[in-house]
Parts: sequence; C-alpha cells; structure tokens
Amino acid sequence: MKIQSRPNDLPLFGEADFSSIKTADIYTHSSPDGDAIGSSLAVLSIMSSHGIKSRVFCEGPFPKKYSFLPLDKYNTEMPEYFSDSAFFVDCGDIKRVGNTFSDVLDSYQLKINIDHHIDNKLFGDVNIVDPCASSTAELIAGIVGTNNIDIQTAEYLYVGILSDTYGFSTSSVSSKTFMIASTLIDKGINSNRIWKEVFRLPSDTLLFYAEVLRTSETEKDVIYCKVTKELMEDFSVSEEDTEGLANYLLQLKDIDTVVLLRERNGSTRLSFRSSGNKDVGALSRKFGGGGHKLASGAVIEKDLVSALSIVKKSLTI
Ligand SMILES: [Mn+2]
Repeated sequence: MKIQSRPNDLPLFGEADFSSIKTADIYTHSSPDGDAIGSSLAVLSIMSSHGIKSRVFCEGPFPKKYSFLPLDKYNTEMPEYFSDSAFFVDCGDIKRVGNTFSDVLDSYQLKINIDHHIDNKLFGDVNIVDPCASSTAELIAGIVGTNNIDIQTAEYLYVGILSDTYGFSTSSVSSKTFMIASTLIDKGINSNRIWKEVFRLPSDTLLFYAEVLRTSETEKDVIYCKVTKELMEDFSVSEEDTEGLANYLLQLKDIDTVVLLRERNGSTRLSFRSSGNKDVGALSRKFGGGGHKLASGAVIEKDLVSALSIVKKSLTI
C-alpha cells in the first residue's frame, strides 16, 4: 500500500493503518465527470497492483464521451458484501455518491476521503483533501507518485487532470499540474488522442449548444441558459449530455458567469461557472448545493421559470 505520504501543505485528518487493508471498495460521485472517472479507475488499478482486492462503484449515468475508458468495471448497484476499506474520490460530501449508495458510509471499518473540493465535509477516517489541487487526479498523482504506475493508470490520471482543468485553462492550474502532466506523458500516453476524446464534440451537440445560446438571456457579464425538457427531447440529448455545456459557454468573450438551468420533473438543476471574479461556490451553497469557487451546482425544488427568477435576484444583490 503506497498511499501513506501526503503533500506537505495539506492536513491529514485522523489516523489509519493502511498496511491492514486487504480489500478495498472505491466510490465516486453520481453523474461522474472526467476527474471522477479517471481518479476512481486510477485508485482501482493502483490498489490492484499492490495485491489489494478492489472494486469500483458509481451510480452513473456515465457521459458517452468517456466510453473510451473501461466503464464496464463499474458496479452500479449496492454491494452484497463490504470490503474492509472504502475510498471516496472526488466527493466533497458523502451524499455525492447518490441514492444507490446512501447508507454505504457506515458499512466500512476504514473510510478514506480523497478530494479537492474546498467545502469537503471531511467525512472520512482519513481525509486527504487539498483544495489547491486542480483535480482529484492531480492530488492522487502527487501522493502516489508517478514512478511506479503503469501507462494505463497514467492515462486515467491524465484524463482527470485534463478534463477538470478544461485543457489546463482554469485558474486552479499550477506549475505542479504541468509537472505531473509531464511525468504522465513520459509514461508514454498519447495526450493528443486523449484531448480529442475529451473535447471534440459531435455536430448535433454543437447544434444543441447553439439553440441553448440562441434562447439564453444575458445581463451584464452573466449568461442564463435554459435547458427545457422539450429542448432535450428535440435534440435527443440526456441530462448527462449537457454536462459540458456550462464549461463550453465560459469560452464566450465578455461573459464572466454562466448559469445553466436544466428542467427536471418538479425541480431545476443549476450549474454555475465563473471565469474568475465571482465565487459561484458560495452562490450554490445559498441553494443548498456545493462545489468550487469557479464551478458549482445545486438543485432548486421549483420549476425552471421560478428558479430562474430566484437565481437572478440573488445575483443582482
Ligand atoms: Mn474534480
């Protein structure tokens, strides 16, 4: 077991004897993004390579674009028995694992929480949490080191870093991010192929984005984008297909904040993105959500029109 050290600048809460781990269950959040998938697959292969019998769990749904990764490794149902330890990766809150695994935390002797969300609830026996890390994948690579990992694990970690930093473009990117990415590339991964898998869009997705943009509302440097169920039906896109939309719209010139509202049955899912000036993590916490300063989300138990006016009010205060 190699996860025993930590970066010097982050607190390690609690104590755990890692050498006692014989079996491990690895969880990541529902509606996983590239960091959740890359980080959990990386922990799975690192554990397995140390002879620890490991399984990986995620409720899904999985974005189609990550089908180039071995998504068939994921267990999507509650386990019938529990391993002696559980890793939770990229989850700021245990609730992020989703309803399928809602009671899972109490089933393990040892809970290890590895994450980079600033509002992490420190729910583990061991909490390896560094809000300065660009991604959970960067944090894992920094802790485990890249010397003893194989090319497959390097690819998983690179996917996590690349996707969570939107191609090394966020303010969370540091020289350490590039150093780690560089050592992963030295393992022999094909960074160009991975970039294409993560960022290239099918034309029907771009047409959907265009329609969302056409029906959006802009107030100063804030853009409000409404994704109705009707629109998703018209373009045959699912909620997980809309995941990349808010990030994509951050590329708009003169826009500092993206507010994406997605219509659900009786509620509205909010995604916030900021290019730097606004703390959208604080904003989403007003609505019971969570996330980072620059990327966050929440759910409002109101229809889309009411949710829109609530968010507008709170942004103009
Ligand atoms: Mn992440």
